[in-house]
Amino acid sequence: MTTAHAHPNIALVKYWGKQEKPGNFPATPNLSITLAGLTTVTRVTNATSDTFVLHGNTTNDPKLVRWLETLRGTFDVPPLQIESENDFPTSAGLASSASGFAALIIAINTHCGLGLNQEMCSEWARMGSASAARSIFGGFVALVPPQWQAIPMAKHDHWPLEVVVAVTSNEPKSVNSGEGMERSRLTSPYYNAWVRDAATDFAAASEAIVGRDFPALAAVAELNCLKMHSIMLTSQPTLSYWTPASIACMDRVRSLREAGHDVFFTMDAGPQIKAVCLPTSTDAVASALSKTPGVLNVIQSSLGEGARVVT
Ligand code: 2P0
Repeated sequence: MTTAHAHPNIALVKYWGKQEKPGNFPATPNLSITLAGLTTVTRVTNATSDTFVLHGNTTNDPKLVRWLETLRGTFDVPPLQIESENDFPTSAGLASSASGFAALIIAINTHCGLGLNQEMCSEWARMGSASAARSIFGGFVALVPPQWQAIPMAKHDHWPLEVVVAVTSNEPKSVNSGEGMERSRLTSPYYNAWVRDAATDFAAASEAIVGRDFPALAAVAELNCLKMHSIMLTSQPTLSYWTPASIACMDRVRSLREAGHDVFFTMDAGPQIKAVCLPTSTDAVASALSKTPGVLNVIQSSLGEGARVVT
């Protein structure tokens, strides 16, 4: 048996849209931070047939089945029992597929002796779920052309940002990300502008991270998030991942910033708000968000390590 741990990551410059070719390549460069406070634990054991057990329940995940088939096209991988648990809501905009595929390839690599280095693990993770490529690494991570293997930009101790996740729903999302981003590519009138501006946002965010310039990172990350949600909202049928509580949390973050706190929000394909802040503002942000109507609970996290085998 081999056990691996991986953490979800939160994109500050988002991936929303794929290239029109096989291999699950993002259409735009994107970058993220890996969160220490949320964890996926995945155990892999030999079995007589493939079985996938999520939170103790046997499930059939077509994406996982296809990915294993592709992996077996290159490597000799025996039938496996894969057991996985997340200590956070699954398929609810908290990047469970990122940590899931990252933990899985890291576990299989060791268990089956595939001999992959981290970059190659990242490439295999990307084929399962593109955001998973980033969770192979800790700290600040970029997923960029031409290889589209994730690249570690800076370790977690380069800039000890903290994240307060305001959980506003534990329900799985109604439209999964892969389907949603394809809908946006095909129907949003603003999709081409989104793709065109991505490299500029990526460069601005990278520069802000290198220079630890919080106001610059806040400006580009918040705007990039709102651009992505504009693409989602203008897809047909619309993709609306916001709830009244998400909007209230965005307003609360803006008020905190006006009051002098170093904080900005970001949101993914789900109603949870992620408030990224400097450690001096974390307690105030967590307290304010936990009192915002509709917030079920808050999770505080520092930046963490990449995916790793633990036994
Ligand atoms: C991101 N998201 O950059 C963006 C922001 C959601 C919103 O990456 O189709 O689950 O499996 O490659 O990786 C979610 O997309 O999609 C995602 P697939 P994935 O974090």
